[in-house]
Amino acid sequence: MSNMEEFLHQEFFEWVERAANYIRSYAGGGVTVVHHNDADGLCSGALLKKLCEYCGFEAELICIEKVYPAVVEKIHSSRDGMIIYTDLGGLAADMIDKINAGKSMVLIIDHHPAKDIDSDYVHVLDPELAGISGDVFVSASSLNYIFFRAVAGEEAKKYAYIAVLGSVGDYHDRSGGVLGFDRFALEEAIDEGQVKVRFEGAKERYFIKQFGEYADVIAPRLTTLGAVGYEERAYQLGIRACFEGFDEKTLEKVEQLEKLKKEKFEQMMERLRNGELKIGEYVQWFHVGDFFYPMGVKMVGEFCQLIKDMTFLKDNLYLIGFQNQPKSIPDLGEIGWDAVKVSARAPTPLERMILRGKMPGLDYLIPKASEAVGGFADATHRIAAATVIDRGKEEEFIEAFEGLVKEYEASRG
Ligand SMILES: [Mn+2]
Repeated sequence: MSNMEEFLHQEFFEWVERAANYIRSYAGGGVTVVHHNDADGLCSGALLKKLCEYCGFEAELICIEKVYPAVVEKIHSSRDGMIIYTDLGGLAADMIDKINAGKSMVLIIDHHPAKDIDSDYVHVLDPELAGISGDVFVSASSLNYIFFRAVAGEEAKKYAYIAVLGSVGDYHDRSGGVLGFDRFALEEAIDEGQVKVRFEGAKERYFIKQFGEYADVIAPRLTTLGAVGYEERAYQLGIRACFEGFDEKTLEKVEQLEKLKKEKFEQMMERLRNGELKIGEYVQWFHVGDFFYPMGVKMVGEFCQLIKDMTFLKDNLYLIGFQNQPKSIPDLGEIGWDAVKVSARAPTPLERMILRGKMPGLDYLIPKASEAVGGFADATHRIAAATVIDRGKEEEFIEAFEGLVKEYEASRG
């Protein structure tokens, strides 16, 4: 290990220790754990639930799809005690701190890019802040596991396999096996006799003994329960499965949700082929309205990804999909908003132009177009992005988007 790496690791562990101290010195009472709804988020929720039990704190789990200000307001106005955000929130620390306004002690345990803040109440634990890639070396589950280990010592080892499930859920095994801190959790799970590594060609697979199945079979089920079954709170079954395995009822639910998704997606494709796809100068777009309900709003992104290279689409136009944001959050009830989720992708030929800098990236277009209609852009990458805008502003958003592309082209002559 180089000195630099050692330095970064040391800094990271100091942060873990500091976060552990916050929870150790918490006088007790309730802890609200706000977690993401994919496999890594569910595993993170499961680990923190156990950690709270270990500390003797009552834990309430709240599963959310994204950290929107309206959602944070609802949580902080209706819950007392410590609040932990996990597998999300890294970039929202400032917003959370403002809304929290010194009311609760808040921990953000995330592995996505983050912004650190100077606050007495909101503390961010994120490897990205110590220069360690959370996309490659640490899933949120592994991070929570390390946190759990720092607080509870050996006791936490019982749950090491849950960190492995979360890492695989976020595809951290994509280079052939998990790395870095994910590997630390894996090795502990192996030492504890929970996981067996099997090789298939150059790829490792992690056999979870307790379930008699591989992590890469279990993790997608968790994501289905959390994302497809979001509105019916199927993530609760997923979190239970992390401890008890998959009973018949849970497996049936997974299957039913997969079927629902397939049917909804096929019907929506049919509708687009039959004229519902709108074509502009630079953008092609559609609105699923409430049609994907009870599936979560992550689905419009998944749908865009699935269809973006299909022949009924124009391969030189950006693709944008809208999905109505339900007015309530399952674990929180009514939210005072009237919002639409926006997902954007690019067909492969356009994607190549973006990556070569010949066309503007979605990481520029989506935040700019959102701003133009007063929206809140969150996850944006060059070739995939998402945002939330007010309902009724869809056309205006498309116009702003078209205008931005036109402007870009003009500026390039
Ligand atoms: Mn994650």
